Amino acid sequence: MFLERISAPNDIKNIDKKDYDALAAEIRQFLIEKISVSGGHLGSNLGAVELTMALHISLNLPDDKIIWDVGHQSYTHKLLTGRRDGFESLRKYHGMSGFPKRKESDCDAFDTGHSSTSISAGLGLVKARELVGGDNTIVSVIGDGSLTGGMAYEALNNCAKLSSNFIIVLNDNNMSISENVGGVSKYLNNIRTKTGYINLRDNIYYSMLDKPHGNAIIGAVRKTKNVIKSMVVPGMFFEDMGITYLGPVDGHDVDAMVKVLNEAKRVNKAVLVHVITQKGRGYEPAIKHPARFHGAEPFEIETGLPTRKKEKPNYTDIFSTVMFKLGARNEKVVAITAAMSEGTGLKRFKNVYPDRFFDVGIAEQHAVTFAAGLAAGGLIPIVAVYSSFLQRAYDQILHDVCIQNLPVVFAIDRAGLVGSDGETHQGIFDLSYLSCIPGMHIMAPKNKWELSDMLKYAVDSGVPIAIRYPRGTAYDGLKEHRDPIKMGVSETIYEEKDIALLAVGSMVATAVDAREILKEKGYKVSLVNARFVKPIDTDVIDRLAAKHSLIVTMEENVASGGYGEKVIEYVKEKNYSLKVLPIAIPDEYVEHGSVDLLKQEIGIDAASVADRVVAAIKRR
Ligand SMILES: Cc1ncc(C[n+]2csc(CCOP(=O)(O)OP(=O)(O)O)c2C)c(N)n1
Repeated sequence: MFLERISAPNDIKNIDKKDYDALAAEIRQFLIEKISVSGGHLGSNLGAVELTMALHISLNLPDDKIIWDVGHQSYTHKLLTGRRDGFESLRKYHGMSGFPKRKESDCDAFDTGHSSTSISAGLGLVKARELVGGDNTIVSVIGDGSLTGGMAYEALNNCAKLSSNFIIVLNDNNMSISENVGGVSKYLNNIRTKTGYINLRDNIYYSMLDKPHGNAIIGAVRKTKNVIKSMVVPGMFFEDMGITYLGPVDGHDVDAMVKVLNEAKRVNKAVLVHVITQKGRGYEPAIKHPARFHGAEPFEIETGLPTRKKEKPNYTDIFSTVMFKLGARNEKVVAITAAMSEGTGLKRFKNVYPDRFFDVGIAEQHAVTFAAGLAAGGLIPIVAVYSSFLQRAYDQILHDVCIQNLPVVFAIDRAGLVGSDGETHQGIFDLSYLSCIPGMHIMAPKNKWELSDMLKYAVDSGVPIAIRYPRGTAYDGLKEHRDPIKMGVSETIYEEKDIALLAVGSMVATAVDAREILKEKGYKVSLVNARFVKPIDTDVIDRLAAKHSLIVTMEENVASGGYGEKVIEYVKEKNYSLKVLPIAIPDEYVEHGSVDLLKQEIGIDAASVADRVVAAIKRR
């Protein structure tokens, strides 16, 4: 067992070259076994095994730095830096994160989770090295999917003038979560198919790197006509920008990659090493179903089928069905995703209305302004996006959609706690960051039928409007409560007296349970489904103020800037004597763990809410 011989950074250097393949096979076996139990990012990790080995052989960690773009492919890196035991608690509460974390290991150079940041961060580390002093190697590893994100180009643009070494490894598996899209993907595909793997010794161009006048000769080649140059040098796009291109190299040949990386270290500027890998390598189901095994649920190894059977539809399923119907009903409805057609449930819409479906790549900013353009052109765009990724497009929402009052619908999935992906992926800020934008409207459905009603309402609304709904099984309670949606109007579900629970979206189901507990204790409890977070329903607060002494606001969003604050502000403005207890997420980042456990820890599950309400009443 070679893997057992690796318990600390750089231990891999003691493994004999002839045993690299055996080690890679052991790593794959280990990853498949662990992820089949814990769930996690499998395909990307299986594809990056040899690449990670090569980096760890060529570099000296933790002095040298690797920045993993997105960071979902860093499992082998964790294994090779002494964190094998961590896989027992992978993505569990207080356990090992599924992403690089500086606080977890000094070998994790930079925290990631959202895509296309690695070149900027790496360049920052390079500049810091230049200014502070040092001679370590800095490597950013970015996937071809992540290279569709605009930030990557902003960083590449800045790399051009660099006069010290910075290695960018392009891990090209021709896939994002699903097929990669766009012109750059096509360009890389061309290199992949038309160029053989780099052979440093045979290639005239690269062999010049070794020679005393090599750089001058390379410079001369660069000045030649593009036609000739492109015959000698693949990767002209990067070369022309002033970034040395090395590749393509076989991403499953450790030895070849170590050679190229060692060569890349000698270049006194930014150098891009183009590595070709296969997503899911070594595990048939992951090769066949790349999207499913991108972020996999626990699965049976023999068949690749999920071990937990899904019994009820989740909100994404409901969204998917309603989108299909909306597409049939209204030809102006178009759908946009930033590389998440599976995750957001747009696949069906894509298959049925391919001309009205747009996957723009991992480019949330562009997605939103593109939607604004579509709306200005008379269409009704629905941008389906995860809450945490929409953070990327803040100015576009404000500057391009809301100032012009364009009817863009934001279907915000994974709003609230998402669980095992942790801090970077929790969708707990959208109510705050959206509600301070003038002209924005925000809804949250209490159950699956309301998501459907809200989507239909949004499409007809003619204004910028967001619907936020959580990850996981769609609530199917309160079916009989289906009043038509009206702008800024809440829905009263139970009207009693003393205590009023005002809940937003997913928290309505929690409020139903909390109310049961409180009723058992003898309290009288009203329950209102807020429906709108912007504009808030002030009429209902006026009404509740007459008969209640405590309003409890409930939301799966940070307290700051959320629904509760708005209610508190209104109650103050009106000088009502009632007390408001805001139940929300505190001003902290929420780590990974199961959603149920996180809710208990934060105190927003039904039992905790009931306890907090009782405590608030007793304090009065
Ligand atoms: C801003 C942002 N949008 C969307 C995602 C979701 N996401 C995670 S990985 C991924 C695909 C990345 O593709 P690539 O960089 O090629 O890496 P691979 O998984 O193929 O190894 C996407 C879309 C994200 N992490 N960040």
